[in-house]
Amino acid sequence: MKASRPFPYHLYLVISEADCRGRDPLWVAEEAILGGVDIIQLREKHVATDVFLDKAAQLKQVTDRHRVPLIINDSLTVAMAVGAFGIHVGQQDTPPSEVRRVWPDCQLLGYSIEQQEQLQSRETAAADCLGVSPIFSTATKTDTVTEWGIAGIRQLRGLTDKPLIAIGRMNAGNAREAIRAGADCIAVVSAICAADSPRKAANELKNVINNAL
Ligand code: TZP
Ligand code: MG
Repeated sequence: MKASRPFPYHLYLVISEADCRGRDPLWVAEEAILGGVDIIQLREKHVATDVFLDKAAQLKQVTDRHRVPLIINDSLTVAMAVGAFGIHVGQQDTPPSEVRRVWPDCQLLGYSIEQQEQLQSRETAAADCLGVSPIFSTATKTDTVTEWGIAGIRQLRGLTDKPLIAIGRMNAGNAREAIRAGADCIAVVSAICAADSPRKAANELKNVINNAL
């Protein structure tokens, strides 16, 4: 197993209003932070840029208050306009090399890896951390390629020292094995956003992760 570069974030909340069961995402985010979430990504699909911008600016107030880094999914415009900590892009989005060129101040650039060949690309080299997407197929994101599974994390861990973020149907029941296989961080949508108590759900996940690290 390759040693991963130190990565200070272990529980990563990916949030969108649509996944919060009609509850205020700002409330969900704050509860999740109080439960132990280390970093938050705002992922809003199918909304106009000005709406995305407005949601991001509101969430930034919450994350700033708690000194939690805010990452924006896909949109460089929104990420730069709100002064986010970083951005997360997928294979179909603005390539990491372009993000670096346009936004040199980006402090954390995440990039999703869907197939092993993508690990060797110059775009992967330009990223700070990698989303291993998806570990397990999930109803939250249906346009995925194949499942990595826990074995996929182990395989990637042997090939890169970049921090690995496990995403896709992760929860308190499977977080331990993902960390033991070499993931640095567990990212979730439903396990926190859809929980009756986002705070308790985050806290349970955080305990599982801390015990596995
Ligand atoms: N990327 C890969 S899977 C996924 C994303 C954004 C969704 C994860 O959602 P959930 O509800 O935690 O399975
Ligand atoms: Mg994307």
